[in-house]
Amino acid sequence: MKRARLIMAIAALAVVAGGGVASATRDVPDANRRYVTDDLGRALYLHGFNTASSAKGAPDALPKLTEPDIDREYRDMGTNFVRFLIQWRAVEPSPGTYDTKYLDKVAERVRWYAKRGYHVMLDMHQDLWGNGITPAGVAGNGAPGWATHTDGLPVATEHFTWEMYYLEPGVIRAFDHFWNTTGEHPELMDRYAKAWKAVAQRFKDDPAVLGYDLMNEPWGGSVQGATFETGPLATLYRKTIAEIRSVDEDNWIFLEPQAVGVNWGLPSALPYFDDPRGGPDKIAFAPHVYPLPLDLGDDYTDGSKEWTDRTLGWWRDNTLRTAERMRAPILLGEFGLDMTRPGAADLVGKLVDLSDQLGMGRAYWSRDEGSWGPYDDKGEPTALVPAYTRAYPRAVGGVPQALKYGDKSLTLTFDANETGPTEFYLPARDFPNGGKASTGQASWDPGTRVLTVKTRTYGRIDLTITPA
Ligand code: 9MR
Repeated sequence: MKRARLIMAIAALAVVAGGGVASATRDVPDANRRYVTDDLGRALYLHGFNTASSAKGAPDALPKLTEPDIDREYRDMGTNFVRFLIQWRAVEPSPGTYDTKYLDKVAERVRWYAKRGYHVMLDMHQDLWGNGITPAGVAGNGAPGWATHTDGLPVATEHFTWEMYYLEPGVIRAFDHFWNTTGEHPELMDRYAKAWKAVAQRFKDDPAVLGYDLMNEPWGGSVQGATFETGPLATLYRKTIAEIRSVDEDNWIFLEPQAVGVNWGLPSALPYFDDPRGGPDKIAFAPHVYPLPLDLGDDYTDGSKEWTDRTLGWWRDNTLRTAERMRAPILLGEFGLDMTRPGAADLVGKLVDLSDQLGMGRAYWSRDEGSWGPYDDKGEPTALVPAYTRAYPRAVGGVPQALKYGDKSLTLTFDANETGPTEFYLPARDFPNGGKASTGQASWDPGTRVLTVKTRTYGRIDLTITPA
């Protein structure tokens, strides 16, 4: 039964993907050579976590997180990136009033990451609009109560999966008011854009903050698909980009597509967004991936592995197409699954490989305790820790062209520019005594397990790192 349902769903997906299957490879760029860059201009390989779902329902909107937690994460997996969840309800508790104490607490956490060499992306998270969608606040997070208008339409509180709340009339109405599809609340999008301006004002000079993810998993309410992405969503993005750029010309802006469908592999219609900053655009495309067979309850094994790989192929092609249209680097803002399920570690490996191939950063969902995360309810490491630990170039003094892994070695091919040295994180498991570089001048820091390599500053370089 489950299998039949899966095959039907995949067939439907293929049909909706529209001609996409037959013409799948024709207009797909073979790679994306645009990268999110650091303050020096080096290309970044971002490797980290969403931190954390626990922030959603917390009264202070802060994740359950301590400095030792970050130390442990670094020691175990050598991460350099966090998609840090923030909430509109906490930024702007009443219209036009911004909570500086909340932003201070966020800034304190950013400093914890900064001390350890991390890049931070602030993610204005929402699921199901906000917890005002039901009187008892049993579901939803993100938007403040004052921006939640359900017009008394029903929102049932029993669901098979949390995503099904998105179909409830009251939730759809709350989104329709936000996007001003109803014509009754033209002020809400402006408020949202101005809330982002307040955040950018606070973090524009913070060296650890890499950028801003404008909205988690946008949902169009009664306007869906391309009409939504090129209509109200693009309007919101343009307004917000303008507000952010009025105070912050430097940080990156990350744009997500509609989540439903695109998370499975359907194409996004997001257009190119002009970046009004002086200098090259700093706008990235930040989709999520949650393969449909897994959403439907299958594991990454046998037949469903094949189907999952197929959907990942479509996801890859469509992601490359969208990034090309947007002229943007890619960041995989979320992927994740229950690590106790058969094949889970293989899927993590597969997605990390894909992110390496596409030169896209990655943030695993999520850094919460439990079976999805790196540590379970008792604090013991899950299968995610070994699966998510690998040697990688953290920052590259040039434009990466390829990254290949051999048995205990890796080779980075890049077109060097004058931005700065190239850094590799090398885990103890594969590089117990550190690493050596095939070319350039290398220095090893055993404390951070980072190998810094200075190479010539222009031309194509093949740089192979092997155990010392
Ligand atoms: O894993 C999260 C789950 O515990 C929550 O009930 C749910 C609703 O807030 O959100 C889940 O996290 C989702 C994230 O917010 C958005 N992308 C998909 C994540 C996994 O479903």
